Amino acid sequence: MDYEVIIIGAGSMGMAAGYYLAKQGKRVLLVDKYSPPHTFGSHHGETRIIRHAYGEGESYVEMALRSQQLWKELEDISGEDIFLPTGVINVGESDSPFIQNVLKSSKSYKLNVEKLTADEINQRWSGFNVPDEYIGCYELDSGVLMSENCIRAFKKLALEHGAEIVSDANITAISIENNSVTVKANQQNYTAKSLILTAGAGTRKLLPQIGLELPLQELRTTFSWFETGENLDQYHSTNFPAFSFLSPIGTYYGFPSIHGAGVKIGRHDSGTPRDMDKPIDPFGTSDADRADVSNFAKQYMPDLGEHKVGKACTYTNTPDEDFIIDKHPEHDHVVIACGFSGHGFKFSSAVGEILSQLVTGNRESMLNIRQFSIKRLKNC
Ligand code: PYC
Repeated sequence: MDYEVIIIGAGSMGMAAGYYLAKQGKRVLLVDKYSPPHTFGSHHGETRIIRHAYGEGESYVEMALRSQQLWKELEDISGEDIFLPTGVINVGESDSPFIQNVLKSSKSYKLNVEKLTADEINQRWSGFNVPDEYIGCYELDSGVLMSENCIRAFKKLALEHGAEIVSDANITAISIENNSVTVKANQQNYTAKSLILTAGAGTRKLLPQIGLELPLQELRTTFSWFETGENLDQYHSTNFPAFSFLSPIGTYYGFPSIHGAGVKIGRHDSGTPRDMDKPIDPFGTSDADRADVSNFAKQYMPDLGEHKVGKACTYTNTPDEDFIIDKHPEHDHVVIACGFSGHGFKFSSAVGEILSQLVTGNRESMLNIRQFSIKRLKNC
């Protein structure tokens, strides 16, 4: 046997799993279509938000808190800039399920969250223009992850611990035998005792090779940066929080200006189906790419300057937008992690740890992942 574990997909989840396994002395091979960090998947654009009081459901909080601990550990070990403590404000109508979940999470887990009226938000951060009927839940201990640095750090450490990576890999076959797996990439066969399949938006197309079909949908989404002009202080990362903002024109998320980049804003609740066999349509292919986010900025952050630049990226959604992290229903030595539905990056450290625990069988301290089972999707 060449390896103990082969990981298909060396992006956010896969690279983290590679590190946690290699650190335990496991012989690991990561195989990726590209050479992460790169701009073809779902981790580019420099930043991602980490929130703890979780609008998508209280059941995510433990994983968010564990992820935060692991990000701190990664920062200490690697010396890379990983986490920026900007705080995160969740804005929306107080009776929306998202805001209710944030409030419930913060109460159950005694999180450091301030509940603010619209007026208090606008006074504290004059860069917002929040309508009267909204409230904000400001999480003081959350903030921004430097997503590309995270992957770079996991990669460097995984390699130092002996992990191997095949980049630019064309995977032409995956076969699962009773106690082993074989992956054919770039004309070469690699064998291992276990397999982790976590190839982001590339996962659905690989699933038939392991005898599975899952209801995943790849969506093209976009995000943009806006000039701050003479209002830089107002929007600077030392003064302005990251945010999620539920408005009647859509759900948006955003970041303060970091290293002078401008304010980054993206739309979370829309996207167009994309064909993974073709390159993604670049930002600006549709006029709506710019118009939609500019409309949000004009209404809710009117002190922002011009739209500066935008990028396209891919979400891989499940029908309920909860993740899939589970063993293969018929093969105990095959683990699948996918369908992160545009809100997974923040968890990738903890997901990497969970994947390492699933393949090694060392599940004593593993977080509960029942909610992410494949079985739940049977009727979707
Ligand atoms: O989950 O906070 C989030 C997020 C940010 C960008 C997309 N999703």
